Amino acid sequence: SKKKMGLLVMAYGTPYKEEDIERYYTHIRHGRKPAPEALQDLKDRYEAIGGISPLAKITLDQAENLEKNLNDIQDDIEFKMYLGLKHIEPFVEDAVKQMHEDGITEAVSIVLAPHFSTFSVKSYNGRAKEEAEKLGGLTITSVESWYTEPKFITYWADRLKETFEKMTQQEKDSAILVVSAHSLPEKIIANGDPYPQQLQETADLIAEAAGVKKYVTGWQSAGNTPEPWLGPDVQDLTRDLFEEEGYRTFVYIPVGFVADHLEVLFDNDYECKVITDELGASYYRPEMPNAKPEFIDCLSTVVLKHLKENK
Ligand code: FEC
Repeated sequence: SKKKMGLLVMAYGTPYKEEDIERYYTHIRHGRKPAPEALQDLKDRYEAIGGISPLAKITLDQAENLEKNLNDIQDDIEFKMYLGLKHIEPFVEDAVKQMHEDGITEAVSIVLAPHFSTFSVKSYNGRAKEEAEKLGGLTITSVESWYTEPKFITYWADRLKETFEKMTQQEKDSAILVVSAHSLPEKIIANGDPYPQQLQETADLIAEAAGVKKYVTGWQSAGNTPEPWLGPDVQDLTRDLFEEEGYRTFVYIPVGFVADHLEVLFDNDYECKVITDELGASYYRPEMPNAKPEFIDCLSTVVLKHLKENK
């Protein structure tokens, strides 16, 4: 008979409705309530992308499709999916508790973000393992990063080829690719975090696979705190590349994310576009992976490879 295994899919989480925004923001800020102006600013940004983020539905679609696909393509293991979110229910700990209650003794975890950082993937997996140890009898093995998975690189390379095909020759000749991820406090570098290196490697692999020669990496969506954050910010970068290097066509791929959500729909599609519009430059932002079959296939491959390598 098939072996039963928990599939812990972890992701950031988003408010389900407007009234959730304050407690969600407070959770992100480690329990500190945001100032009224900061809260209003966040509410306004959600308003600008249609009131609420599409992320909740996309994350669930990704997780459910991953479970289904994994169970369709192999016969040894029966996967049962549990969704665990970082900043709203069902929290990572809720998912682990549920697995334990359901009698699961072995699980594999994956975070819906490709790059490893102490601030992101490490904290998701740490929370899951801590809860599992508290409960006892449940072992979780974790995918730590998956940005080098060839199917991930191919996903973005294919989107880039389609994007460049849509351009006029003049646009192609003046185009620059901006490969980005969420900024993090600069202090992570001093602590030896591999995050910046992993973004660079992702950019190199995608550009090579797509045959794109002109590309840069950048950071986006930095937090509003006095400490320094990883730069350059994609908005500043856009202006500099236009003014100092003469680029007139900007192609943004926010590869640190896997879904349409605030950080892409607002920070790229509104904030970066305000700048390209002001400069009279062209703006392209190829589609996010969301629950597209080729991306679900990519995630399945990552999970199965991980299990094979960690037998
Ligand atoms: O609701 C949505 O559609 C957007 C959800 C969302 C995603 C996301 C991804 C990442 N974040 C990461 C790190 C930080 C750090 C801070 C921070 C702040 C926010 C705020 C909102 C927010 N993040 Fe987020 N992030 C999303 C949403 N994030 C809202 C608070 C308001 C603001 O600053 O805009 C700063 C915390 C602090 O103040 O101390 C750090 C990282 C990722 C990508 C990896 C992952 O998905 O886990 C890293 C999606």
